[in-house]
Amino acid sequence: MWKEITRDEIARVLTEFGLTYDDFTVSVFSSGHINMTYRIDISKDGALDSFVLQCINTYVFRSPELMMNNIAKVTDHMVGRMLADGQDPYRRVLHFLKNQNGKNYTYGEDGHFWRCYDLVDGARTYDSVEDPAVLESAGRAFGNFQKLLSDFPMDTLVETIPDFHNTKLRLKSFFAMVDEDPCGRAKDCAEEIEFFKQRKKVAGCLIDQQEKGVLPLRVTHNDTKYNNILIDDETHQAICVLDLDTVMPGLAAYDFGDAIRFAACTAAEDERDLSLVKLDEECYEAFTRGFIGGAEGFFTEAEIESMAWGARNITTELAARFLEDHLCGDKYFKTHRKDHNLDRARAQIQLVKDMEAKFDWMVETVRKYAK
Ligand code: GN1
Ligand code: MG
Repeated sequence: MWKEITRDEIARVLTEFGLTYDDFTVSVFSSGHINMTYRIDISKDGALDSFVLQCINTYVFRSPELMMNNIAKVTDHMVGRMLADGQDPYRRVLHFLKNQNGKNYTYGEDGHFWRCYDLVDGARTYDSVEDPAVLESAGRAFGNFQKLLSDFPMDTLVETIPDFHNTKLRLKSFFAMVDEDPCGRAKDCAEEIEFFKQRKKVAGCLIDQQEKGVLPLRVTHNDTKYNNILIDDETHQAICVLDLDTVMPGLAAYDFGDAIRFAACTAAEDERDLSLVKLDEECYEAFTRGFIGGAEGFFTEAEIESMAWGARNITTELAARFLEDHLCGDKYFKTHRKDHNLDRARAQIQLVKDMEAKFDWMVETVRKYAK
């Protein structure tokens, strides 16, 4: 769906968002698997200004207008909370541009759905952790994100992807794809399929607890990858949470866990050499210190006990999502090489196995910082 995006279309979209220019440059920005993200540098009367322009993947986000509505509500709420607490929201909350009709999105060619926000100067994202102290600040920022939204009216949010982190339903859908096997790929994944059969029950344990009312639903981010947080170039502190597409009711443990899955791993998400894929204990501890310590008693005891499970279960869930996409012919996640989703699934499976081996330590470490 992306091939047809032209410079002409981008020029028209910029105008729709009220931007005028003498010239502009476009560069592809971000390593996300879903949307197309561009950095736009505009020159006008000798001055420069920069923006992030995104074309939303409407195969994944079926109701993008409702999604942008969610985002407007959530960002307004965060700004309000920060101002009420005497804090400056500048550079800490994304600011979306409005189109001629006052909407925070606009349509381009062929139904392309666009949004645009101010680029935050002097800050950038990272795909891997260079310094655990920076990861600790990311933990604090993601923990604080939940705190800021703790008084947000949850029932006003639309589920942008229904049952996004319902691990039980994710696994059900995975096994249905194994049965359907539309590309004839299941025969080469017998070992991986067996992995999920063995973990089917345990991977749903937090959803069970939520259904029983043991774990509360909160307004969560649901995509807490390390590269979804902006780090200030000078202070090396996390300043702003990005990618609010999946802000929905969810479990705190999954926000904790997804961050661990991505940032506290000794290898990339798609590493082929599985001997390199392990839970990085130093990073795990640093993120935990930030996320749990920074929340200052905000989480219930049951939530504290659920955090390490969140890491294990969301990693299992994502492994299943990657493998399901491989089996169905790579329709959901962008891929950059043959069998890319299979490689991703295998790396995630390996990470789950290492988490299982280190699980008692993971639970203890969370408890230590909750005291
Ligand atoms: C996708 O777009 P990105 O890369 O931030 C996905 C997440 C996965 C992640 C895996 C809407 O996020 O759920 O955890 O890839 N987002 C969606 O890297 O499916
Ligand atoms: Mg995303």
